[in-house]
Amino acid sequence: MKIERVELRELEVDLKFRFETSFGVERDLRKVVLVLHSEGLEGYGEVTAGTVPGYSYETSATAWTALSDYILPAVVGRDFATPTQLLAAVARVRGHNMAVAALETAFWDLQAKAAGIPLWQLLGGSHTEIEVGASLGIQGSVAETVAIAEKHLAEGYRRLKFKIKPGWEVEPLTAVREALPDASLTVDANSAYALNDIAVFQRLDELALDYIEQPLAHDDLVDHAELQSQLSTAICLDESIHSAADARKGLALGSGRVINLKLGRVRGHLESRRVHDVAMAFNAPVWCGGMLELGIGRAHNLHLSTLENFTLPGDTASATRYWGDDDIIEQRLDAVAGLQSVPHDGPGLGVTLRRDLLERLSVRQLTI
Ligand code: OSB
Ligand code: MG
Repeated sequence: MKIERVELRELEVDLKFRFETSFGVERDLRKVVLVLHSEGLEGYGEVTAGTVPGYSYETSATAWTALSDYILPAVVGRDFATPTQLLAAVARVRGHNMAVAALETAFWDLQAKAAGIPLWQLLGGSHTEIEVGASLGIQGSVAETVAIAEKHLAEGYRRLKFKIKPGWEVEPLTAVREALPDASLTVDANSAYALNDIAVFQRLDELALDYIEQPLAHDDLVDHAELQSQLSTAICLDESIHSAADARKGLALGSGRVINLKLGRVRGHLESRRVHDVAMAFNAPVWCGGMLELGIGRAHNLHLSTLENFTLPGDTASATRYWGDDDIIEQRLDAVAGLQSVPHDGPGLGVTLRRDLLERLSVRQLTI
């Protein structure tokens, strides 16, 4: 398909809640979305980068520059038969996976629309309903942590994940476990600890957590392997996995036993499929991570989550948890009793853009 034109927009949106993690607080967000035009069809992609470089070096601003200066000029006006060909055209862009993924995922949407089939089918998925959990930011007190946990469990979320940071983990999680003895609970450190914090993880190891997400440095598979060897709770890798090669190294070393798969972090659907397959070969389950996405990104996540080795609840919670009137699609992607259905209003991504809202939220706009 020939990419005739690309529309790039940066949007200003307000998260409904203050989201605190070990790397900072997020609330007023910048989001970059793009629309590919080809043969009368539109393909939608969303940059999942944060507004600040806390989780990753990429931000909405770096993605804007990477897309407008390097990535889009390499593909506009050219014809691509497959995502592999498209990725080859931008192979010289090292890193900037979240920027590339916005393009790559939009191209998959285009191809599914051209074929007249839903995206999940083109991706080779099989699940029809997606189990979801909720990722809960650091709260002001232990009592508030227990209260927000109970609220989300009552809403039907199948797994609760708590953000932790040094000094904020054993006490709140012990209290939540006491209040909710049978709930599926996890923690996410976003790389805030080092191997000499082992005592903290030994305490968490007694709380029957499903897994401990990215406890150590974003680029340290060796220390994760050492920590994993000393814990019975599984480690789940997030920040450390940028490719199927990383997944192979991490699983072969025993750095973790579960992978949080994020489209943006690994460059799109094609590499996600490869990470998924590598994990399956190691008998390691994957689940779909979240990056506080708007409707385009959430829809891509749900289609991805239909692949067979997505066997743990994802972070693709209800859109209504995050957004008031700021979501940019017509469909409300909300879970019912902890289950999301896969968007299906038409072929491809199965969602429609709220063009008027897009116009109102745009702070930058470019057509190439
Ligand atoms: O580490 O999984 C993470 C949000 C932004 C950056 C990193 C992470 C997260 C979340 C929230 O945990 C997931 C979501 O609810 O979208
Ligand atoms: Mg994480």
